[in-house]
Amino acid sequence: MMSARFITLEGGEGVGKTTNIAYIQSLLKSENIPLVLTREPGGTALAENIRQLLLDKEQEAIAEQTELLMMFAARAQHIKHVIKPALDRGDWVLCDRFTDATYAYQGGGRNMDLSTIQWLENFVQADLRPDLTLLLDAPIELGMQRAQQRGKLDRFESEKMAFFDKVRQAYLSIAEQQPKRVKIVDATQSLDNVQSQIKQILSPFIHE
Ligand code: T5A
Repeated sequence: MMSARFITLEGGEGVGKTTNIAYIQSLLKSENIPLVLTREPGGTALAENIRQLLLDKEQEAIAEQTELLMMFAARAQHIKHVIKPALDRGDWVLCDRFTDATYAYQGGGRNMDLSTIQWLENFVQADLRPDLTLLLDAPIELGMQRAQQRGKLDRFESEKMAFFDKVRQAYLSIAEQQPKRVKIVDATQSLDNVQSQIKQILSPFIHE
């Protein structure tokens, strides 16, 4: 039996993470790999409540520190009740966003101290890190255009372009620093092409 693996999908707004999850699921299913699909912020009832608060732009302004702590509060709950139990059972876990998003959005976008994020990462996750991360990358204008087509923008999607530029640069710098774990997918391409890039990355990983 293949050992449990933790795969995450990352990228800016509207790059196609949610769209490609079903494709990755079908690839893994065809290899008879038991899979848990989940997302962040969210993944448990409590963490989904935190997600709603984080994305709602109609409430009081959320302080940066509050936002960062809410991300990790949701993550702690998610790891304890979903991710760890799944990996312990031998299931694979596919998660739409994880801690790289915190480095990119709170670290890059909001300029928060990276060593504080790292401290929280160690505190909440101990030694849990993704085995593979697919970073869907596209110019921010394209991602925002796709996100806008879907309708009303949430609290993050309503940020200024400069914010998303910093998010994208932070993601690319993580990929540069950790090339073995983080693989870049060119998300500007057609969906077929994006999926064939994903397959090329996943196939050797599955049979490793
Ligand atoms: N956040 C999250 C933090 O700040 N810190 C953290 O630690 C974490 C975990 C979560 C928000 O929280 C922030 C980041 C986020 O702002 P989210 O819903 O997970 O929100 O993230 P979003 O980026 O908002 O998710 P989206 O659903 O907007 O983007 P996706 O999933 O990347 O895009 P998707 O798949 O919905 O596609 C968008 C549109 O494009 C089309 C799709 O059909 C869809 O209409 N599309 C394509 N069209 C043409 N060609 C392609 N290749 C296409 N791929 C997709």
